[in-house]
Amino acid sequence: MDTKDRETKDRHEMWDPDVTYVIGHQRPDTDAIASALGYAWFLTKMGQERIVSIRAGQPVEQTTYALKRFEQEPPRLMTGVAPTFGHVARKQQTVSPETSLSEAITLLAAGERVVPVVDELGRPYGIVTPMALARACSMPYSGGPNPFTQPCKSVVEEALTFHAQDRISDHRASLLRSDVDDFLIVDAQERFIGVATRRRILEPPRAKLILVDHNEIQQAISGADEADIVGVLDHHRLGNASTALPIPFVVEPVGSTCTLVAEHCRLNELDPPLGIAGMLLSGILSDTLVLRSPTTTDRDRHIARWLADLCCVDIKQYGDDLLRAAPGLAERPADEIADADRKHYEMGGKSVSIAQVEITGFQELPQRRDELLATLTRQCRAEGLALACLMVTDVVQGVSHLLCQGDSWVLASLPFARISEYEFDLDDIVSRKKQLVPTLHAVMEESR
Ligand SMILES: [Mn+2]
Repeated sequence: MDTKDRETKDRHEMWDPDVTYVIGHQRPDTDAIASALGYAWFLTKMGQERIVSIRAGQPVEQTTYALKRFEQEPPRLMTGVAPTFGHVARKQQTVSPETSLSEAITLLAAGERVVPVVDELGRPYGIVTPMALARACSMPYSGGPNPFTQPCKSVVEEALTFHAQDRISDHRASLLRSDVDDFLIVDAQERFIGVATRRRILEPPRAKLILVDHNEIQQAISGADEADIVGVLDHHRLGNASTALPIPFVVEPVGSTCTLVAEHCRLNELDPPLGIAGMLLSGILSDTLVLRSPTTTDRDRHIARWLADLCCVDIKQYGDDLLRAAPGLAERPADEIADADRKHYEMGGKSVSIAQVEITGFQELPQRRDELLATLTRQCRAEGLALACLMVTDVVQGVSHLLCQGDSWVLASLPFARISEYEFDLDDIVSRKKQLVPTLHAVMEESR
């Protein structure tokens, strides 16, 4: 990668304090990506400025299928939203080590706190401070050169530098202890970018986020705890996000976040264009398994019909194509399958993790079963879980199997039809949130 590429990449990855970002959860599913795209479109249409949709991870195959089908670009990837030193760097005129002190004095007289001295490669050499200048000028004049014609390098002082891409919070403790007030910020190639004062570093700008399809900080993009959450649109249970100020916070028990976005559009008499309508429909059909999951509400059905008309597709046919776009069990490593969509819970004082994978037929499960169980055992050991399970859901038939490892008393008390020692038939249970979690909760609480 040449320098130019890296610069472009750096710029792409740095969030902009003037923008409000609409973003779904980490490990985004189709609903997370589509609701971010759709809500950003809606808010922009409603007159809000500088709204940009982003994503916290790679789109899965199913989402990619929908994006291609409706000719949409995915939201831009953002790896983190914590304030970095790049966010507090202020551009400032520099001098070279050979520049005369009189030039540095001019810059200080114009109000700069310090003057950065930078070599011919753009790398920091140090800073000229008013104190160092005062000292140089107060030396008794002994017929030598006029102090103002000396080069800056004669009075330069070493300055602390930070990398633009580094998180400020990682250096906060040492900054609080240090008594230095002015710092230099450099890029990945150690070239000078700007100056930053201690005060500015300790009070950096914060990213503005609107969370869609999640409301818990633990599921949000890295650094969200150092951002301002300015809105939430979601359909999951309440987590523990708290904000300094009141914000628009919408969490409703519908089948998908895209349902809420589409309802906002309809309420405001805004017909989304074909591409946005198609993505919103994809989010609904993905989360509700083509309106078959018990999480589906009449609101989901109504708005899905409206969207299907706008984007001219047949719900059943497109929905099944969409579900079938997910990769099977055969093509993926076991630990990826068992980790891709995994959630952690506290139940009856014990730790439980439940992963879910969607498939279109159980034919590949037998040859992967042992590997998947071994992965669950590793999860239990590594994380001290009482139960680690993987819900394997056939989204076409609308049925699931459950693979489990964990404490033997837990496995013995599971109220499901046993297929083998570590595999259960969940029959028509397809919703982790609405069906499996409450059942497991009851089991764990009872045997507390
Ligand atoms: Mn969702």
